[in-house]
Amino acid sequence: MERQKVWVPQVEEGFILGHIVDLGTEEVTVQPTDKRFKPITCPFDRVYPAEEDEGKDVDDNCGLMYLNEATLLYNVRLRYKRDQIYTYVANILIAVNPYTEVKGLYSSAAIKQYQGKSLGVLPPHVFAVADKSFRDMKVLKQSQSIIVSGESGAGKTESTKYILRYLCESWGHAAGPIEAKILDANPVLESFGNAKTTRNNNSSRFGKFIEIHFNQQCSVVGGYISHYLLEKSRICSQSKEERNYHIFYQLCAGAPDSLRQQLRLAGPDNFHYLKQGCTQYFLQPSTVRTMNVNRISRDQQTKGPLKDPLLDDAKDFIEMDKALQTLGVSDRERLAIYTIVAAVLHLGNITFEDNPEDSRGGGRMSESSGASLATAAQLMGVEKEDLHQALLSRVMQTAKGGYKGTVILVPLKPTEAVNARDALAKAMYSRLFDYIVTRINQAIPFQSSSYYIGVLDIAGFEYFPVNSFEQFCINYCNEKLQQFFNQRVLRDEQTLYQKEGLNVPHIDYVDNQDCIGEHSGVLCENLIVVIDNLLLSLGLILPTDLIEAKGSGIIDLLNEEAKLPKSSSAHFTAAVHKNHGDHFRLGLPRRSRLKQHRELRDDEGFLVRHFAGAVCYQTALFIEKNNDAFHSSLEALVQESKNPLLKSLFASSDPNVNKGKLTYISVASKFRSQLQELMGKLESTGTSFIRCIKPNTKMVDHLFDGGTILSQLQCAGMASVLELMQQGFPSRAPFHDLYNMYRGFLPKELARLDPRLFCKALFHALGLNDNDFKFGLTKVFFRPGKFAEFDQMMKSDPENLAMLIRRVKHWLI
Ligand code: AOV
Ligand code: MG
Repeated sequence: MERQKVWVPQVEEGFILGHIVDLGTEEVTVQPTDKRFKPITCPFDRVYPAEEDEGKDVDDNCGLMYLNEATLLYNVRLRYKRDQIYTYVANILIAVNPYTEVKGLYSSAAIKQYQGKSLGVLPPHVFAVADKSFRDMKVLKQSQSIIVSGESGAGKTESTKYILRYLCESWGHAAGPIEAKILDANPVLESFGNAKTTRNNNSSRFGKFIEIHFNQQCSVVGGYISHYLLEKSRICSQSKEERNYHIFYQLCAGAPDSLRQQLRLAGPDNFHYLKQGCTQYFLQPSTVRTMNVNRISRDQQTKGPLKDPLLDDAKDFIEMDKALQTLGVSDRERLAIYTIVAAVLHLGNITFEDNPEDSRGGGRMSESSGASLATAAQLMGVEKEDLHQALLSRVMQTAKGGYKGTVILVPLKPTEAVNARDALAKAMYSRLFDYIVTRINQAIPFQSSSYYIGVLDIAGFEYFPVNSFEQFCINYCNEKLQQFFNQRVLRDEQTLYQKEGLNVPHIDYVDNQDCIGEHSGVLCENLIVVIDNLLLSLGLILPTDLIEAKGSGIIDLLNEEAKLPKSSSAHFTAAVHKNHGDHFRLGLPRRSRLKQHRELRDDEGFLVRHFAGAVCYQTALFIEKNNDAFHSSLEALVQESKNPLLKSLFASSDPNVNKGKLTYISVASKFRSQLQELMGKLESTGTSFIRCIKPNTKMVDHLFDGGTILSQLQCAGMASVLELMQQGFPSRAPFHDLYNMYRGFLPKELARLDPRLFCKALFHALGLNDNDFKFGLTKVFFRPGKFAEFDQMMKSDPENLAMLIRRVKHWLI
């Protein structure tokens, strides 16, 4: 007999095929089939049985005999090679970014094809998931959400766009005005909120939840966009090879001459805020060629090709500007928006230097900055002297015996003035972004909806050599989503078993307490073990508690620290360790397995053991980054602006802000409550999950980097899902579908059978083993791999089928 083939872990490939040559007490040695590899020894539980047929891939991984991360990885690999980028694991869709156009995949014909088809009838597709959500909404009369996750560049935003297009094009009144507005929101959001990074040329630097609203008849009647955490640091500085937000470059490249003159625009390399990531900013020759409408001045043309040939800023500007028009944003409003974008650029060109004449160490503006100051002030609608003063000094009130004393101006050092300038630029741009989203929402109707389908596109779990506040927030969010995912997958699986009357007792998982009651039956016990493991892997106390708990959670400790007269990151870090030193999820920074540039001291950071791995956070800038307020002289300056849009961006409903009292607005607190609201929405809807996978870091097509893909599948929690499925009945087929599949072959007297009865007869005739399947009310459930066997039998030659039908007839009559 041939030896059982197994999958054994290998760093680059993820898993490689081999057979066991030695069994130890805890370890096993495997000889890889590919002789280039030496024998590999690893723990027992890391070796998985392989499927018999090496060339076979399946649409739904649950159709395999062995459900584990190795067979999943291999199935996904086989399919990717065959340009099948989508795979199901039950209802979860795995989408591998092809980094190239897969012919016909998203054509209008494809959209039509998927309409009204149950999941699994056609090959896996985002359209199928979109359609399922739509049908579920219609049938269950319940709003739905689709959670798209994955790391940077995995294809979340593209998938989201396809889903929106599917829902707007196929089910609304074709290309109706509301649908057009929902679709047009995208180019605008991408111009203002996306940027080129080293991981993705069009990276979304904010999260979004887009709701498409439907009426009782399930026609599109409106939409609503919520956004989360725009990355602010990018506005003033970018890492090597990265860019600022697209809009800046688009405006420089695509603005018509008159606008260019009015806003004093020039090539991007004339602006400090645009060229931090590149030594030189280049314009693409094709951009220059296509710009006969918007001629660009000589200094913009000189710099040769833009490094990224995928971006055509001039064309994108025109597209974005058109989209704003479709959204009903008037010429005047658009000018106001572009004016603020340009003001940020000019502001960034103001530089400071030491002032030898100031005995208090204050700085002064560099002489060369006069023109930038004048332009920035003019565009901002403020006096240039006022802007000058607000950037170089801070207003303070002296306290006298408990009373407020005289107001004095404290000069700022050059570095402090730079900070003030950057804070102003960040506040202006991020509030402009908020305004744009609000403006889009105003343009799309929202009232009178009955249900909605929401699509969540938010950055996945991330870690870098150095991780700061931004990673902390995004990983916190992913932790919550993962918790939700686990609960949903478990809950949905159980609800289905219950609804179908499979006689599997309910398993409680609320609060992850040891609350699993007494159950019997093999399936059930297995399920309990798996769920137990799942909960254990989540930790009995969830990491989200560590982060968000009122009072002692990391967020509240951070907020408290900021209120102290002498707050410091070291004191904050110490408080985190003091409060949670014994928490299983928290560790000292040096325990990090990730190589830091420099090992952090205990008071410089902390480590959180997330579901997807341990991440070490450097706390140095946590307090500043968490603060959304900026110093009161700047606040006062913009509030007095004659530029109506700028003034409105800073008009605050909080009276404390106007009085200059509030010096701390916590970003993390705001995010925490936004997330709570989002989770509330997700809880109340039916959910589908799409896990996007980035196949390689080179961003090229047809390159499957097994090792990194495996770790993404693990981060997406797929291993646990497969384990759960392996113990249950992962493949299911509605009686109706089975009946319809074979109906054509049936003689007349059998053609009007009750589908369930027909299936019973069929299974009996096939002589299937009772342990391999279970009959529910509407579906038959199969043990792993058993559906494939069944399918094989059914698809065998017509003679067999005829014999089978004779047997069915015999059994029935
Ligand atoms: P992301 O949203 O997941 O990253 P994107 O959706 O922006 O990633 O995808 C990155 C790039 O991959 C796109 O610009 C396309 O070039 C390509 N791509 C993605 N999906 C497809 C597809 N289905 N077909 C063809 N090309 C595709 V981030 O926002 O950075 O987390 O922050
Ligand atoms: Mg994106």
